[in-house]
Amino acid sequence: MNIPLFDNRLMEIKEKILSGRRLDFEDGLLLYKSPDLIGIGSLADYMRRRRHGDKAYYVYNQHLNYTNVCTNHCLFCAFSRKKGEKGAYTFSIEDVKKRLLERIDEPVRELHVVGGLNPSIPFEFYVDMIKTIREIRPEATVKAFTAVEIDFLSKMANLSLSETIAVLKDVGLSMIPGGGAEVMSDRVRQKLFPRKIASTRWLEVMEALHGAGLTSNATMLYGHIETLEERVSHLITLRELQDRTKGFSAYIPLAFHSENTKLPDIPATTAFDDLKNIAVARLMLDNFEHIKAYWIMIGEKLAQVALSFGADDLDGTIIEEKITHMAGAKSAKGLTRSRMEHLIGSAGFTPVERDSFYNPVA
Ligand code: V47
Ligand code: SF4
Repeated sequence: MNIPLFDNRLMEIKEKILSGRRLDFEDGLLLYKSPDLIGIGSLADYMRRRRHGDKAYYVYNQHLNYTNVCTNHCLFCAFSRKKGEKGAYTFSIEDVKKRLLERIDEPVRELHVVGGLNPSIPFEFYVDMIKTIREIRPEATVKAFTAVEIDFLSKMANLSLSETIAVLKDVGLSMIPGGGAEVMSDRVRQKLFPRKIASTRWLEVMEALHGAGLTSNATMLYGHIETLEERVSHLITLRELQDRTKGFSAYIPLAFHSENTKLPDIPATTAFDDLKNIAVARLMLDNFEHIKAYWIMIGEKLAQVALSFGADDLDGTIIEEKITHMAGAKSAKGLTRSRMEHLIGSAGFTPVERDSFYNPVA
């Protein structure tokens, strides 16, 4: 396989990849440090095409952020508000219904539902919210609540983790989004999100969810104060859990946006780093089927390019995104199906509209 590399230090990594051997921590670090983006991108593209050929996926989805009230106060978050603060909001079940009915004529396949940790919301609300979505949108998947919210819900409900998961699953929860782990490093956690559950708990919740038959995604928030070593270690920790549970579906690197956060001086991530994070993930996460380029965070044009750097999925049409836009994202709030298909098709890939489990939809 002729994959030209200008950084000769990558030769051993290339051989490992071509012979199907797993990359280790030092390999991951070298991939992050090397300036050979095109070489690394080509290796990632090789791996991507082996799994998915020229298919590139997207889903017709809708986001529902049911509350922005949160007690965690993560320094990188522009979305959350304290209770009673200007701009704080919490949906009622009627609000949830209204949002769903507003889009009822559109072929939404997935509801992506996340919110802050709001102690004023009773556990029954979460159950009712899932039931309401299932009633109004029986054909759509409910992808809801990060591992951080699941942990919080179990405390609010005074139930064990497995009991909480069982109740939610019973009413129709079938997938969990990947947020909340940020970067699995105690150092970064102490500095940026000390009130959020530790990585050990995030992993425990994910393992319990996978054990109960729910799939989930995984993310990494990059481009703030994390080191390259912490990024690699995060990827290897995810890979190890995936070896055990096989419950992760997609990995999504999330580019930090600093506007309106407590970290306003951190510069925006670069295209180089955004593509590098996609490519390194494809190479390190050899047991993850899907790597998403989340266009909301890196822009639709770079996300399109990311399809040639290891990504096979552009997430979704979305319609209305809040978390990144409140932190200054300049991307659109939603994309039409035809724009999505044009982005994919004009990059030389075949667009596949999928459901939450990557089954093609007609
Ligand atoms: O956990 C918060 C991140 C996450 C900012 O699973 C920020 O399919 C950038 O997890 N700049 C939530 N990122 C989003 C998320 C997600 C998104 C798309 C698809 C999926 C999926 C999951 O957003 C949080 C946090 O890591 N975040 N603030 C910010 N200022
Ligand atoms: Fe709350 Fe999530 Fe924002 Fe942290 S990132 S403050 S947990 S909403």
